[in-house]
Amino acid sequence: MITKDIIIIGTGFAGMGMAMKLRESGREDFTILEKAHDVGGTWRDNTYPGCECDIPSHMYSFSYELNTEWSKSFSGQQEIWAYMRKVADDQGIRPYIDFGVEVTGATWDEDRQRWTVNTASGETYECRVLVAGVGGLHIPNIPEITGADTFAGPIFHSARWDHSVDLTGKKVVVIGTGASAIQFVPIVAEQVSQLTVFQRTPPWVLPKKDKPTAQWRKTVFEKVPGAHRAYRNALYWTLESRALGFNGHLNFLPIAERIVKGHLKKTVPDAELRAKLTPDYRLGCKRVLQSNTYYPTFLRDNVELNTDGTATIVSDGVIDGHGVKHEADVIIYGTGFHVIDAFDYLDIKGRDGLDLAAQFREHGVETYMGMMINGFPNLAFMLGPNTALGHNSVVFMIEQQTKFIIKLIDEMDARGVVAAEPTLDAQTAFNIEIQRLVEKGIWTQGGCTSWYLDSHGKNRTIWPKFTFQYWWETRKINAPDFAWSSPQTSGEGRAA
Ligand code: NA7
Repeated sequence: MITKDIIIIGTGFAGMGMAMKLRESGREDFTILEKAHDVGGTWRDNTYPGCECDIPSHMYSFSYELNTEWSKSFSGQQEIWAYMRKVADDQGIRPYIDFGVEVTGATWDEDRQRWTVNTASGETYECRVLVAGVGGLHIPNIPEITGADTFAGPIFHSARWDHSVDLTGKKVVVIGTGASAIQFVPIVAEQVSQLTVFQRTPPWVLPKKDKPTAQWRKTVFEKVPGAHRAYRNALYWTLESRALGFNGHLNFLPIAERIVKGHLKKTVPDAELRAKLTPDYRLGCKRVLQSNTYYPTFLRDNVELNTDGTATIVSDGVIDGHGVKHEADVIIYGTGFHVIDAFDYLDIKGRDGLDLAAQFREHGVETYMGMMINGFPNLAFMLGPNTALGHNSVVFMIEQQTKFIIKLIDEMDARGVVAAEPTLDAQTAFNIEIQRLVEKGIWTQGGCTSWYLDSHGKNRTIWPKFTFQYWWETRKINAPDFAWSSPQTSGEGRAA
């Protein structure tokens, strides 16, 4: 058993941000457990061709580790991953990471008021505070299609891209048309002899205003005091304004919808094809995508868009819903991730043996500030439920969460308590407000289903307000929202 004061799970932006701020606050007794052999989280794992961010890099980065050198507005996976590795080195956090350690679950010991963290290798860790920076988009969603096990060729998911497979001249089937697929489909189309894209629901795809960063701009960022920060601030407010369209002010949306329809009309003259690519739900209901190359890909002679569904996979192809066979040497799933049910993959037991996944399944995913859960003391999720964004950088949310968690630990120390958990009342009040807002937002009103919604149609993913409101709400610890346990107390002895 390895004992630490604080354990962080994951080395994506969340885990790394947490580690950096812990060090800055003078806390050194922590370890980060990382299942892979390098830092980077989603930016390490998603290596599919064309993978890049859809939030501008000058905003999608740590505010305290600005990078004047981003090569273009929306950087690619390699550049973002290199940035993260450099930050890990510069900030000296690698010595705190146990690589190759996959966390399988954690159990709260009420008597000792500590977490026991279990790992795949059987090694256990023990800590006072557990911070889960596991992210919401890391467990590939593999569709259950009859016959998939009979397919003779390679078959893989976009987040586990098999780079040993040479696609040149092959017949390829892609299933899914989400954020990942629209990035790799245009590149795959150029390599293969035939590409069939199975679309279940057409996405809204805005033109992407991407351009290389001019050298003069990098020089200004470098040399003119405050210029880079001012640019980032301008970006923040520009992105923030997009929340207006999604969170209830739906009359802003037709402007963006007209832009997409104009983009489609300009690039896809064929009315029948255009109709297939046109969404029948409101923009913003699912994540809004951006690409200049996705729609034109369907004009290529070697590319077919299929909207008849995937009925069966056979050894050499996919049979669609109309019984037509589409030959394939390779099948690629661009089918997204387990998001709402991601908790099913971590076995977390709280006070009195409470099972986190079961609790979320039975009562819905409810947390306090998207981070903490009644019944699960000293446990904080980063980018947890209802703190993901469709309109701005999640790194901003992560930074607010790191500050909040450190303030909570400081408060525990100041009070001389060993454990803190949100009260059920505070948690319920937070969720009532969130659900009131998401219900009038585009995610619920927009006429679609998406990975934002749980099985009851409730949005348990997106933060439905401006991000500066999250900063405001998490800027200090509201002591009455917590039950604080002193070393002697346990169970019913907690003080509110
Ligand atoms: P997404 O955006 O969740 O897209 C998944 C796509 O796969 C989407 O088009 C789905 O159609 C489709 N899908 C999912 N399951 C199936 C089955 N069973 N059959 C056919 N099609 C299916 O995932 P991405 O990886 O592209 O992006 C995830 C996020 O990563 C993204 O938003 C960014 O934040 C980064 P549907 O729309 O559900 O009908």
